[in-house]
Formats: sequence, structure tokens, C-alpha cells
Amino acid sequence: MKIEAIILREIRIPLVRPFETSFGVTQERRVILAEVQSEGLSGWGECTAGEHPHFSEESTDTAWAVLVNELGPMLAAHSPEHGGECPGIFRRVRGNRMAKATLENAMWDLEAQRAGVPLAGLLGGVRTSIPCGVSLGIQPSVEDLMALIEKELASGYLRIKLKCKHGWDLKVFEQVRKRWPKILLSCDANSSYRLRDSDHLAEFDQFDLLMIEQPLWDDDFFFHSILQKRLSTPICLDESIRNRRDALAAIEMDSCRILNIKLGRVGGFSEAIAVHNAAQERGIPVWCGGMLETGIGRSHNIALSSLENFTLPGDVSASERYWADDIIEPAVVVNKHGEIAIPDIPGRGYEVRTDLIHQLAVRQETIRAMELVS
Ligand code: OSB
Ligand code: MG
Repeated sequence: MKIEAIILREIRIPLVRPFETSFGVTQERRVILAEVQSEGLSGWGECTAGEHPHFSEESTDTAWAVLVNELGPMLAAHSPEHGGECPGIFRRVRGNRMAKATLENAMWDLEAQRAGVPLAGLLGGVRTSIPCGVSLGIQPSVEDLMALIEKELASGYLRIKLKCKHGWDLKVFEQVRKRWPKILLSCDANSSYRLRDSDHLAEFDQFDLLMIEQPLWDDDFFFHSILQKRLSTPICLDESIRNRRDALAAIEMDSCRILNIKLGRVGGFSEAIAVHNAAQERGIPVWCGGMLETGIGRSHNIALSSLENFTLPGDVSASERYWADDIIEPAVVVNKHGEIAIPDIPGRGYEVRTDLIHQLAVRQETIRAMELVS
């Protein structure tokens, strides 16, 4: 595919409500979007890096620099046929997986459009709809949280995940379980505990949680495997899993019994599929995580979630939970059974609202292949 131009834009877009995790509060997103233009088509990618390097080492600003100075020029020079060639093209650049995923995912979108097939199908997906859960940030009060849970359950969501940390864990689970003894409930610590908290974490077992996500260090397998031996609640790793090898190591060591797959965290569709397959072959269920994406990243998450081993409800939910006005059309909607239908049209299956993107953009950079002078 001859790449005519790669247009990188940063947009600023406010969340409908602040999102608080153990590492901070997000009110407005600074999101990098990539538009790869080729032969009359545009493939779109979204960078899932946060505004600050708090979830991983990457941030909007580091990803911008790496995309503009390194990855963009590499991709433009290669003009690959398949999105799956991107990891090879980007291999010399260490890390920076969220930046890499931005472009690789745009190339898969382009490839699907060119082939006239849904992106989900191109990835090997088998589902026609995906089960959805919600991730609920730390709230000002337990009452606020209870009201939110009530609303999300009424909307049909199939699993409630509670962000947790010291001071926002046992007492919260207790009240939630008292009111809803049977719902699928999980928690996500984003690395806010240490191994010395093992006894405390073992108390989580009484609440019949589907999983506890990333309780310990963001880069660890070994201590999670020690912790898993002390818990009956399955551990799910998020931050720790950067690629297929990490997934193999974690499964082999029994550091976790469930995996969260995030496209940005593992560097794009190729590695996400590899992690999915490795987990499936070993009987480990996976689900698709979220990073407060706009509609573009959300549509990629939907396509990825169509793969067979995405058997647990993911953190992929309706646009309206995040954005007053999403940058795609139609917005992502969840039906009353808590499912999102996988679009059965070529590409991602949602139109990009370019006018809105232009309004929200605060910077833009265009990269073209260098003309070879012979
Ligand atoms: O750990 O899953 C996480 C949001 C930002 C950073 C990390 C995480 C999250 C979420 C939100 O849990 C998931 C979503 O709704 O997009
Ligand atoms: Mg997480």
C-alpha cells in the first residue's frame, strides 16, 4: 500500500466525568490520532498513552516525539501491504509500544478497508457481539459509587470492576456485596499494594470477586506468583504483560489465572493476537482492557474482542460513558443485554468525524516518504 501521508494530530477532549485510579485523576484526555492515507483511503489509529507516564512509561508527549521522529518516517518509507508487517518495521525502536500500536492499528484498519472486510474478520474474530463490563473509578463517597453501580446495572452491563487502593477496598466491597450478592464483580488495584499486604489482600477472597487486577508492582511476575498461592481469588495481570513472552512467563509461573489484553500496552494488533493465542492454548481466559479511548480506539477494541478467547466481559463500553460528543459516528452503544454488536461492514465499522477532530486538534504534523532522487 503506497502511503501518501501520515497525519498525526493531538486532540483535547473532556471526559463527561473525572476518572480516578490509584495513580491519579483524569478530567481531560490528550489523545494522539494517526491518519494513514493511501490510495484514496484513510486508516485511523489512536494512541492510548496517558497524559502522564503513570500507567506505563509512555505519555502523550513521549509518544508524539517517537511517532513524529522515528515511527512515522519508518512506516512512510516502507509502505507495507499488511498491518502485521509493522512490528518488523519498528523493531529497531525499543519499547514505546503505545506509540507503535497507534500506527500498526491504523494500517490494519486500512488493510481491512482495502480488502472490503470488517476489521474483526481480518483479525480472525468469530463473535458477532461482545459482552461488556464497566470500570468504575474511585468515587468521592461509597454512596456515589452505589448510585453509579445501580445505573450501570440498569443499562445492562454484565460486570462491574471497581478501582481500589488502601482505604477504598474492603469497606467498599462489603457494601457493594451486601446490596448485590450475585453480580460479577472484580477490582483493579493498578499496582497499589505490596507483598506485605498479603494478609489484607487475602481478605478480598470473602467477596467472591471474579479477579483482582494487578495488585502488585507494574513490572512484576514473581511476587504475583507468590501472592496467587495465598489467594483463592484469581489474579489478572494488566500492566505487567507487554508481549507474548510475558504472557507465557506469567502463565508458567502461575502469576495470574486471567489476562487483560490492551492493544496499546502490547504494541498493536499483531502482539495482541499473539498474547490471545498463547493464553487460549493454555486455557487462560482473556478480556479486553480499556484506556479511556475515544471512538477510534474503542472501535479497535471492539474488533479485537471478537476473537474466540475473549470470553470474559471487557472494559469496552458505550461512548456516552466517556464523551458528550464522540469522534466517530455512530457512537458506540451497548444493548440492554450488555453487548456491543460487531459492525459487519468494511474496516472498523464507524465513520470518523473529521470536522470534529479538526475542531479539537491542538497540533498536527504530516509525514511523507522522502522523495528518492536518482
Ligand atoms: O488499569 O484498566 C486500567 C483507565 C486508565 C488507565 C488504566 C486503566 C483504566 C481503566 C478504564 O480501568 C477502562 C476504560 O473504561 O477505558
Ligand atoms: Mg487495569
